[in-house]
Amino acid sequence: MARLADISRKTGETDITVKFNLDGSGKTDIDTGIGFFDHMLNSFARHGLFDLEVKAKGDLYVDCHHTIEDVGIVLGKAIKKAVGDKKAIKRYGSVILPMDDALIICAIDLSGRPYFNYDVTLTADRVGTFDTEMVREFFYAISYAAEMNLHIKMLSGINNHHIIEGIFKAFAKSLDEATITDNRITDVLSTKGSL
Ligand SMILES: [Mn+2]
Repeated sequence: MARLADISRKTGETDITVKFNLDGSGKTDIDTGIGFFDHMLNSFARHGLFDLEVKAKGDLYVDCHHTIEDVGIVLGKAIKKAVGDKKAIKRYGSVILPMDDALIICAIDLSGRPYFNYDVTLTADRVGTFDTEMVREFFYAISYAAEMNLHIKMLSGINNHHIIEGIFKAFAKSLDEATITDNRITDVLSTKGSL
């Protein structure tokens, strides 16, 4: 069965459509109006080997907050829908990902329970028109909407572009690993029988 999702969400602040294919090849079509955020979503899809389309029209005349947070909500819902019944998937995924000066740990559990732990120090207020404090808001929204445990920890890093891009790539690699199927797992990987 295809592991896909196509989700739209419209509010007074944003109008967002996300198309997500968990078993893609890294194809993207992304336009959020925030250049650095587009770059990050492209990195996420490319390194997770997901196909991802994101069309977001947000109230950027205010700032980038609503647009980034709401893309997180919609992408999180798309991840949850595409993962589906979780039969035979590895469930856990983690990586220690280097990107030049940056070294990032990311670990996820597709447990059906949201939990978010974020231990990252960014020293610049923004990269391009992207407010760096929105990294936390974005991944918080993902963890709750996708109902996953998500831990992100920065072990080292100097350059804010590298640190943030390392986080998006590490999340991609972790999600890719957690959603790989293993033919030794005949049902869901839980003693409770459901996730
Ligand atoms: Mn870059």
